[in-house]
Amino acid sequence: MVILVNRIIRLALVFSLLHTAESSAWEQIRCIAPMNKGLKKHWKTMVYKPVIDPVTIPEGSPQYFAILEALDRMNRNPSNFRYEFGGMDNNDGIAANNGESEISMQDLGPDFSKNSAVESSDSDYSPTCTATESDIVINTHYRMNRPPNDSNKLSVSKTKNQLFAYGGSYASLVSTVMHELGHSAGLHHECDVLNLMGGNNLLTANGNEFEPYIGEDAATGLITLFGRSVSALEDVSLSHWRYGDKLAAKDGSIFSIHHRTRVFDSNKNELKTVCPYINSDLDGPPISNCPEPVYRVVKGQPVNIELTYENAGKTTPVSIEARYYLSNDNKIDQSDTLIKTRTYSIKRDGKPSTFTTTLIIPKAVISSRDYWLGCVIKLSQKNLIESNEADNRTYVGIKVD
Ligand SMILES: [Ca+2]
Ligand SMILES: [Ca+2]
Ligand SMILES: [Ca+2]
Ligand SMILES: [Ca+2]
Ligand SMILES: [Zn+2]
Repeated sequence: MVILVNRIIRLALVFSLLHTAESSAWEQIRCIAPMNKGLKKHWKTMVYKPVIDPVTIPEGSPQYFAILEALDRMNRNPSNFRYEFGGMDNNDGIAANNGESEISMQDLGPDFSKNSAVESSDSDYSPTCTATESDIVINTHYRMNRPPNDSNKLSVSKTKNQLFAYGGSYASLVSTVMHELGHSAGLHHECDVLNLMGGNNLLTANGNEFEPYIGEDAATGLITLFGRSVSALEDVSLSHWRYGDKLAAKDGSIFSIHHRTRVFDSNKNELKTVCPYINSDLDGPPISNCPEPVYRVVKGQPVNIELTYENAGKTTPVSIEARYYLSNDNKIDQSDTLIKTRTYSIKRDGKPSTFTTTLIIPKAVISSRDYWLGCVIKLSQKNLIESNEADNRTYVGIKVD
């Protein structure tokens, strides 16, 4: 088992050290052995069908269901590449390059305490960089510095405030596995746009719940690599996250870091926040005081709300209707006060659309009270069907002076 783990780690490190950024959006993994150096990882068949290790991930466990959820969410991608569950492994052991794609949980040790999971593929041993196998190891030694100290920081919780991104102490296991499943298909780390293959979980949120999603960039990459599926559905999404920065990982690869979207005044200056919000640092202390930005506004003020609109579906461009609301809570729905309706055309081009919309703070709001601005999007064309509408709504906090 130790030898196996060392081999996987070496592969992960070698990959990371030699890959370089090549473009402004999704990137494809390249092989690095002397016999296949520079060739792009590609699959013989367009299906990834892993088995789950029953020893470390028992059937029916929360981790088992999280992996099934990740496979299901990735399988909604609009390309011909399919993600299917291959059942439980038959106890013939878990190993790289053994002819079986396997998902397991292992303690990768202190050197990998900042890595939530690793993926390795037999494409590395192929003269043509052809993949027939991809193993995913979920690390039980993921120990970012937030308390509780020296505990694993991957969570199956469905509650938003458990997550790093919302002041908590954990990464979403579902989103983490989705990222590895992106590697399985051949997608490499991407540092130029908001995307699944970056350094943060890719999430939308409404109320106290969150939705892991594949996003426009990874969906665009899969279509380019595997073609668009004739049976694909649409999926637009709305998020209060945007592309923020690049982060060089210890192993040499570069991630994108995601920041919250903002609210500006009519001169495009970012409004002041009620408390000093800082972008979530996974290695920093937990954030109890100001886990999310809350912007100070006045009655009747024109403000510009920034949000990210993505198209990860079959059709491009798609027309969407965006309905903007004022809400008494952080859950945006049709019962809230509608303050504006706009129509946009959203392209699926690997560059998520982050832009602002002018809203007027209603004069009827009550001073010193917390409110939320929010938006719900839906496809304008009634004949187009979405694979997921739970990722179509989100909020931004405001307080009226
Ligand atoms: Ca096996
Ligand atoms: Ca294997
Ligand atoms: Ca509401
Ligand atoms: Ca959607
Ligand atoms: Zn990765």
